[in-house]
Amino acid sequence: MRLLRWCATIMTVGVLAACSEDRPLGSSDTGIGGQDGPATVEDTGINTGGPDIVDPLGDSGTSGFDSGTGIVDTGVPAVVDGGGIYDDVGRSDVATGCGTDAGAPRPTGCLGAEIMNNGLDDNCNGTADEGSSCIPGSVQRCFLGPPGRRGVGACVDGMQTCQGSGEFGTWGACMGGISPRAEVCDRLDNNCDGRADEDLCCNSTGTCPAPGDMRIPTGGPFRTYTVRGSQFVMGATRYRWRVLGGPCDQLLSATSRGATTYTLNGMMNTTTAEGENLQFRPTLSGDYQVTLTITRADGTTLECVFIIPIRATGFRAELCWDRTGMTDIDFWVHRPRNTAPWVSGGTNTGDNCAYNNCRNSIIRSINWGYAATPGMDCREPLAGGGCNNPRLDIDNISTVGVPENINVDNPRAGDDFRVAVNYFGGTGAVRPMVNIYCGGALRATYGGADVGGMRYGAEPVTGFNTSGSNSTGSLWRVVDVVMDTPSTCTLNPLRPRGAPSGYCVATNNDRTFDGNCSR
Ligand SMILES: [Ca+2]
Ligand SMILES: [Ca+2]
Ligand SMILES: [Ca+2]
Ligand SMILES: [Ca+2]
Repeated sequence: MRLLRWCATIMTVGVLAACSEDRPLGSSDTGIGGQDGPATVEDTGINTGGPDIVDPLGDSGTSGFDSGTGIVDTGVPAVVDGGGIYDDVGRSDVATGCGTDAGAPRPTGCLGAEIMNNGLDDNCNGTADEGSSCIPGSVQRCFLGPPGRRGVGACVDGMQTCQGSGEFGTWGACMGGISPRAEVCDRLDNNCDGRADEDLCCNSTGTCPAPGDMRIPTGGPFRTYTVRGSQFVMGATRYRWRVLGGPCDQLLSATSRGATTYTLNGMMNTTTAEGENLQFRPTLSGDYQVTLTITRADGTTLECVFIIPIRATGFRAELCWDRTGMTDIDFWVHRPRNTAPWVSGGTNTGDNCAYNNCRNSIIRSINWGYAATPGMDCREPLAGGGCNNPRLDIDNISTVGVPENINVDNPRAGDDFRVAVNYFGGTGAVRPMVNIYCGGALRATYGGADVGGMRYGAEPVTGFNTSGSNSTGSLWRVVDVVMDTPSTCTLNPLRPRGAPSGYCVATNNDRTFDGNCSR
């Protein structure tokens, strides 16, 4: 539900920013959703107080993105002058004498203290939600910029993952969004102050896309997504593209010799491409940050930074790990409303969607009663062009840098999917990462790896070190994903029985539904 509201908000702002750079003072106050008073109040920098200041999206914990702890209301901290660490962010200082009055900038909304678990850097010290406690592995939307600029102009939320090995953790860095940048002449509000190209120029020869821009529609995994550079600047001499993916892309890039899970203009394992058009083919859901550098005929350049949203419908789980190419790790998803064992007689049962029974058109012997999905959203479509549910898109045995994904495009409210990771073949410790999406939104990241001093994902899994086909060896029962609606979910991570925290990893021949785990 909240995703829709968020998109609608972004779209409203985007259209405003893209179409009405000459709008009168204060007209941008509509559409952002309640954090502002009347334009005259806002423009004097006085916020009217109340919790809606700090929660412009209006999400008080019922949404799919929150950690469930909601906002801790400790009273509303005082509004402070200036933008703290963001004081100089995006200030435009090149006046070209266009003669238009761009009006006053939107207030920063910086407060005297941090407000917990709202994804905002309320006190403008450069960190969102420092001091908040959260459930390790959970993911929330966040914005690294003055709170009053969230969702304005070019600005887009990123994601932060709750880090920690105990019962409660703290929020990691806010990654992947678009923060305020210096204003440039492109008909877009780059510094997210409510004014596009203020004091800069009259007629831009290029237009960068804002969130919700019709030129950047929502895409899906395994669908080729085309972006035409000439939509942004006509007659340019050079278009350079750079694409950055989500948690699995970052882990694979760090550990699998620069592997990427997507292709650019048909090329694997590259994050850059040249040419007027970009053909982008993702395999994973999530937000992809694109930087497009355009060189005009006169030698000047324009850089556009925007997000391509790739949204898988329903329930989707992704698995990647730090040693792809040398180890064979399998992804398992258990049939909902059913607690039969995962494996019987050495074979994954029909209650366990796995490599041997769940690939879409190659091997398909599993039927949980879901209708096939129309369209071309799968890697291996059925004869009629649709996708089976559930389905495993890829079974990675030995290919470097390839994730596994299991999908149910059309789950029912109340369905509970248990996700597990099995160490099938190979030797040595492996650090898997599991990402859970509901309705296209990343909801949690479990596991991860520390590489070169950097943390990728959440707390790494330990003790996942012994292979044993289906029946023995290490098995990580990860999480129960309960669908509240067909596109939103509640996550219940699995713990060692009786423990308040930690991953439930066991190396034995127990292939019952629960093993020694509880939630
Ligand atoms: Ca802060
Ligand atoms: Ca905060
Ligand atoms: Ca601006
Ligand atoms: Ca601009």
